[in-house]
Amino acid sequence: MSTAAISNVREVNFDGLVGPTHNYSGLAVGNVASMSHGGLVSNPKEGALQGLLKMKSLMDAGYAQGVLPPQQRPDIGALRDLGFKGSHREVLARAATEAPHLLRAVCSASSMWTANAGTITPSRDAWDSRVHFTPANLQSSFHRYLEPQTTGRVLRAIFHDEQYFAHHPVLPATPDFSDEGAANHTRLCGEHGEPGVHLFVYGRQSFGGERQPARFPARQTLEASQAVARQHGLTEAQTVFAQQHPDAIDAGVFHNDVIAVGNGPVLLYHEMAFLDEEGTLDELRAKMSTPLIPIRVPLDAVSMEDAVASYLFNSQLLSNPDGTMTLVVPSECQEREAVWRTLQGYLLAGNNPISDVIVKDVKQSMRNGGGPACLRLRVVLTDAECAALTGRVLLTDALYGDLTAWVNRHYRDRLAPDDLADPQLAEESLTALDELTQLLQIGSVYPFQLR
Ligand code: SUG
Repeated sequence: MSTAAISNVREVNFDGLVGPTHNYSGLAVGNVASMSHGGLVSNPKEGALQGLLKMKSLMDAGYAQGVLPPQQRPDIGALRDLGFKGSHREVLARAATEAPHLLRAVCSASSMWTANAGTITPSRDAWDSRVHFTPANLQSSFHRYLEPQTTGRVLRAIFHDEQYFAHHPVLPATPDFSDEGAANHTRLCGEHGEPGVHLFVYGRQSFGGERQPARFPARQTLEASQAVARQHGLTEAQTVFAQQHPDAIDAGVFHNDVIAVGNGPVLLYHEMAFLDEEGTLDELRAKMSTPLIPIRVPLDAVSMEDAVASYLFNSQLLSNPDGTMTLVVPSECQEREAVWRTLQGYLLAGNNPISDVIVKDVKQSMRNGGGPACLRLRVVLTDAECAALTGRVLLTDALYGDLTAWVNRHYRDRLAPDDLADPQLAEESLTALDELTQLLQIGSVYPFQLR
């Protein structure tokens, strides 16, 4: 392949905007941060601004940055489906008194973690040279099960041109096909424009299979990963399916991106990431057309507790034009001595492409178990595909300015779980989102806009 063909391809990280109802309700089972911070007062404005600042600093450093809108919350339609009747205000009031846990679920701002929005296959790897998308069904929790329909509409609105983009249906939302999207999918390749091998990591096998976690649920099934690969037309030679270590899930690693991150030929992973570590690496080596660069962090350097609390592996690993890579880590990594030591002494000083570290404060998201890598959906795009995007979704200084002003105009700086019953919050949220779709020029994507 010629250099020209490679250089017109880049990875765009589409970060999810933190929504106006961002709160701590402890909804996510198996997610230690979410479970331990339930009941705290959140600051949606700070969360959204932290996210925007991460996007802006990566854009300023020369990385292509996109943005995806949050979802309509509270999801009053979901409450109506569950039998709550009356006006908006009555539905909210009834849910607040009769089933506060349901109200909390329909207010979650969890769509900010766009690594779970879906799975993407770049056109370079697709049989029809189009970019393929499957929204994740997120069926393992009620608050996230509410996301895929709007996610599908948003992805179709932005990646609209059928010449370049192909959209697949959400997998059946049953435990057999439990799918959490790109958080369990890593594309390994040379440069981004070269052919890739797709590493799908699953927590359990639904039809058959032996090892399963004992304490926390496995959120991704082998059957879901296989179905996505099938939808996208990926062949056996392009795919590796590896089981996540069940003990890691039980220690709070609810997605593979909490314990491993890959970019280009580099796979940075913790010793406890895969059930069959050697078999996984061997298969990747056999299928990749470029040498794999595995960087293994042993358990005696970083304990599972440190890995989960610091989110060292939930970093973004980004390619630089000179062939080096930059690791974008959450500031919690600085707070754990063993993690910081490993980062400086082992990862940065080691014989590997990682040449520098950017530390980002995304604490509002981290308290719900979402680090820098959770907040972004990676989409590898050619120049032509970038030019075919609909809307104003690639970050520029002007868009950053507009979005920060929008957040400052509409967001609260304090939200306790009890505030979710406030009908005023619902109104504020819809007003903000309506304005956002105009600002991003993506048309009508929310249920309240489609009625
Ligand atoms: O699904 N937290 C999310 C965090 C997702 C992180 N994503 C990746 N690892 N890619 C989850 O567990 C907490 C929401 C709440 O409690 O309101 C939550 O859903």
